[in-house]
Amino acid sequence: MLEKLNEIEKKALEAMAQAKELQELNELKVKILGRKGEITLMLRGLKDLSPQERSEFGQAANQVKDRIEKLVAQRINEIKARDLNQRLEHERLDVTLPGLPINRGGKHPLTLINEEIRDIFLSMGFAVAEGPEIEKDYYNFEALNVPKDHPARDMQDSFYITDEVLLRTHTSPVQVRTMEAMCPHLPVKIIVPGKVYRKDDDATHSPMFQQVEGLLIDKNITFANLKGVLMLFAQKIFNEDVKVRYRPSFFPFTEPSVEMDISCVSCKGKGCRVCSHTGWLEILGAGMVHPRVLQYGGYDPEEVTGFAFGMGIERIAMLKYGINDLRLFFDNDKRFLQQF
Ligand code: 2NL
Repeated sequence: MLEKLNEIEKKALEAMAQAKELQELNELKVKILGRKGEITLMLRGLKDLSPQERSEFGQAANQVKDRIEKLVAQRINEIKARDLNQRLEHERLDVTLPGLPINRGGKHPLTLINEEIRDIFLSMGFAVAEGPEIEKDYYNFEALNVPKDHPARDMQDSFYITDEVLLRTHTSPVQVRTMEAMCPHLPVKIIVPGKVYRKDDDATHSPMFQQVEGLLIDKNITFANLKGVLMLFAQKIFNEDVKVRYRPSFFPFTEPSVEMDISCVSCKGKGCRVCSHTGWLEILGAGMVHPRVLQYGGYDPEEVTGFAFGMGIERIAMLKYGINDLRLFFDNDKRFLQQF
């Protein structure tokens, strides 16, 4: 039996010395030392031997196993080192290959609309004014002639921080602040873009949305000036042959007040689903500044008049780009954003 063991060892060591690939070595290891390997099978035959022989042979077999295992480990290291050296010899880093393209960011559709609106009014001589999003009740409501019992003042409709401080529900407070700061200078000719907050949340209302408001105060400003400026705006942001119409409306801070509609951008006024088959789309509210609001701003309503307007820019963007769900603006899905 010892002879047979020596024979197995001799063959195994030879075969392993010759093996060139990792796979060959692993197969050899299984063939000799595995559960059904040659040495394992021999050790099973031990039960037929005398205790003396069993111990002698067992020891010898274990020593053979050790030697074979050591050699396997050594050969594996050798082959791995050989493979690595080969790769290092043949693989070269080609620094002249063009790099992977970098994904460049782009502007959000609401930013694009904001810039377009701003540029139109800048071209008509308006300046841009900005102000705080956390605002005093005084500027957000009181100075805009919104009475204490007006529903917009309810906790249900606005985000109050204290009794006197809230997230602004429109950008109008910035216009009041600007009047205060500029009075008695004329004209006051500003637009106010910015985020506003209301307790609304559904497919067409978000608790945060963006507005652009505008204000023009000077001597002899009339409703004709309002119509001229807003019609030019509509034609520039949609297209030259868009039609506009005004419907009577109500805001506490303007008198008289109107809503401005444009002929439907989708069906050109024929009537379709976008315009609920009316041929018209409401795009902004406007009016002549209420005399009391002029007074809050420091101006004398006997001497000056003005007009003001406000629009939600998500709505303008939806109409202009044909977007049907407001929430797409806030989901940050690149498949949506990459289209602009
Ligand atoms: C709308 C309508 C409007 C104003 C905003 C305003 C501001 C001052 C004085 C008078 Cl300081 N008016 N702003 C006027 C009319 C309408 O907004 O539908 N906004 C989304």
